[in-house]
Amino acid sequence: MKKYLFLILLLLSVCAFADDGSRLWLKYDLLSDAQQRETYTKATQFVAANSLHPTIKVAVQELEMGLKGLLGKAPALLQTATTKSGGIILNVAPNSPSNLPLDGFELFSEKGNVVISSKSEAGVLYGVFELLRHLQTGKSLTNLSVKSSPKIKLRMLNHWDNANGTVERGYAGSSMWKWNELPFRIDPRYITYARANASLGINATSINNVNASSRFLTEEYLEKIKAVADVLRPYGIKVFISVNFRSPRTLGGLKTSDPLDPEVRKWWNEKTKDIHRYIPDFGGYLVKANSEGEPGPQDYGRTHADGANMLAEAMRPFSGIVIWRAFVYNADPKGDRFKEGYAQFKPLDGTFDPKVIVQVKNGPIDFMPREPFHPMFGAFPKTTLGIEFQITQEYLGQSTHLTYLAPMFKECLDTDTYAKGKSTTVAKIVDGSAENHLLSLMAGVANTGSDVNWCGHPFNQSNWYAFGRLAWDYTLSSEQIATEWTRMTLTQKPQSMQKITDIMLKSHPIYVSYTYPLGTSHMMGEGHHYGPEPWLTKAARPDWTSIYYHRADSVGLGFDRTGKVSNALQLYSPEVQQLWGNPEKCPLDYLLWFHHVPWTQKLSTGRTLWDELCHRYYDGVGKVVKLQSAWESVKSDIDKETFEDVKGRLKIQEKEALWWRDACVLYFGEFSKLPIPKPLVPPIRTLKDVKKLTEIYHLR
Ligand code: GCW
Repeated sequence: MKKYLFLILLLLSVCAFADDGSRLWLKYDLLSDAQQRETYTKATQFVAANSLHPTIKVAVQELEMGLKGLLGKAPALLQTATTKSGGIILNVAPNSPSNLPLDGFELFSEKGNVVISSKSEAGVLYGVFELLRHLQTGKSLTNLSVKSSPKIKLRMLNHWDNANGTVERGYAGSSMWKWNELPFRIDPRYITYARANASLGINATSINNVNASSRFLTEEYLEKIKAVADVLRPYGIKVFISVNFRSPRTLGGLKTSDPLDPEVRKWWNEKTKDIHRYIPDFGGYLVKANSEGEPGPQDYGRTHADGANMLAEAMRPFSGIVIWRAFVYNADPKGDRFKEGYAQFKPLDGTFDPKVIVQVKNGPIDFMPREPFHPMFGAFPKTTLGIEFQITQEYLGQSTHLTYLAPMFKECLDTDTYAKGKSTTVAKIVDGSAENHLLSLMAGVANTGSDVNWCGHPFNQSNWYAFGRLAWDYTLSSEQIATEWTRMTLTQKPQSMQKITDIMLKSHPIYVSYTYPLGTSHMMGEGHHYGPEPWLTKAARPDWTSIYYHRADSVGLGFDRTGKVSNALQLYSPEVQQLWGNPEKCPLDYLLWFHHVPWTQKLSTGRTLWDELCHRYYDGVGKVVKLQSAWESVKSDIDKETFEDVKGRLKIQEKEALWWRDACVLYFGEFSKLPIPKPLVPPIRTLKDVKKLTEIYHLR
């Protein structure tokens, strides 16, 4: 009997430690270093706050939960200011002379206490999470002196979640919003979601797909959205709704949705008032219009500005804003999709209402694994441009490839547009500083879903984390963010932390190497966007094929955008044109974005284009194998469930990297007519074999 009891106890303890990922980076597990715990405990014996605001209440709750978990001892809660020392003081100081903006906070040591001070309640909450992060990552609390404020005002997630519970481009189960249960049942996960966002400083969320259903504007749904907004409000998060431009017709029974029609304007004014009856601090509208079949002002011969300004007018009595997407392109087989957003919006620069932000994807095509920055950045001085990244990995391995995206986000943000001379980086356009805009926005298409661990691949959580951290402060390094996340999420063991950070930092270049090396793009499987399909010749639109982008022929590979076929390069400032315009000097990572390079052309590596292409594909696969052994080496320091989960996904990644490699080298080999260079070993399967792998997806 005793023997069994022991076994049961052992089993229980194993279960207690099994980590399903549901707590994200807010695990608050007991810190392993007893001495450190003792030091921290001495400094955090109580929490005293000068406010009973709901945001301060959740801040105190968070501290209670966090300290109890990390240190094994909850702090005493004091209602008012105190003369004691050895605790945490939360100080909301709206009239403080400090020059910190509203959301900023200070964290400092004073009279033996840790003080968290901000002009706003949300700022104090952000400071609380900073303090907890200090503890989670083992930083000292002595002589604290942190001043932090967000570089971007609106730090936002865009959910592409539908009313029927599906998620467009979601790879972590179904929608996290349970529309059928709302407003009556509040899923506790909404609170975890709010905490996770607040821990990063994310302060806005648009809850539904930009391919929007009008249903979200019905009274039935407004009641549901109100329930969500009520949960998120204490965490400083404002709710936005993606709207369908045709709503005045579908919901209002009007004959038109023409933005210049007085009845239509009245309808939006009334609807906007209505929304505010449910959600008084409503964030505003997000609109995808005249893009990929969505309705918009152009249906009535009007411009994007006409549409956006109409909604801005409806929003005028309120604090909310209008976010209008610039992701537009017409199906012109002879044109270049690269130039479309720029061309349609350029004449409108200076005509948008001050309440409008134009949201531009990071690159001109569509969230490709590596894209040059969108040429609109730096070319629209009179328009507030927000940036949109895709956190969900539609083109970046979905839920089976380990791909840490901070380096990719940063690569874009750090690129110089030269719009106002040297160092006018994309980040400086986006934060409003280059052109003195008051509003600023960084949006990320969310990767959350109903999966227990929220994001599918355990490492995909790090991309939500990294997005939020960079939206707050884009100067943080990818390495710092990776290390923080790893320590809070996976392990506190220094050696393993180091190895995992290394895996993460290498992962994006590896992914690019076996999918889209040398600046190739858009060669994925049709529709589902999974796996390779470089041979895709026919689709519903010419610019949804692969051949439109890679332009492979007997001469070479790549899209000439230097003026002979498309003059897209001219949309950039002269310095950028110089950087990318000369095929001899263009960085190889961007080469085929701008040049059609002969197969036999020698590159700066000393190899010909064909040889380099093959080497990169093979190298990528080889490095995935190395990722697996690196992961194996941290096994003893990682929760078993998480370890096995990642291990399994890395095996899939290897299989699929090979799939990409074989598909691309075999397919392009038909054009180059050159053999796989030695010592690389040619694929054992044929192009026909690989094509079959994709055809299966199209079988009915
Ligand atoms: O990348 C493409 C996606 C679409 C998406 C669109 C967009 C929401 O394939 O699924 O639609 O971008 O950003 O609007």
